[in-house]
Amino acid sequence: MPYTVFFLNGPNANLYGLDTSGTYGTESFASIEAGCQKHADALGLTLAFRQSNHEGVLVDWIQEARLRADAVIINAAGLTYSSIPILDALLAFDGPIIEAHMSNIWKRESFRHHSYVSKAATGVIAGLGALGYRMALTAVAELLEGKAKRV
Ligand code: DHK
Repeated sequence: MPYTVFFLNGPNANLYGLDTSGTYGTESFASIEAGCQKHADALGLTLAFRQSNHEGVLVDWIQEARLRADAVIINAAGLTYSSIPILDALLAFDGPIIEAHMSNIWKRESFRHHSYVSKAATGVIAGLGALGYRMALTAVAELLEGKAKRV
């Protein structure tokens, strides 16, 4: 039976490739999703790739993951640094959780240096853009197969 992975994206992720700052590269969110879907297919993972600008919707999806998903990959975007509800929902999830960020949050403003999501995450990938998203899928595939141990 293939493993199911929820890949949840937070506020403004839908604007990747469209904002002029260049922080998140030039690839569109739809193209990033397509690359993740292709990689998930190659790994034999069933992928649910979702995006919302709303905290409560993300909490609902994490709660849904408790029933339907084997692993969660999450880029909570700006909610990373403020959302205790998202942290609490993640703490109730039993399985690998990868926190992913397109940008290297440690090179950026200090308000991006404290992540609530990290308190629940198995591992964190940041600064590698869409490559990091595909790496997160590889990580959960290996964690679910027991090839890599959680530390
Ligand atoms: C995305 C955002 O939207 C920001 O609010 C975060 C994260 C960083 C990213 O790098 O993917 O600070």
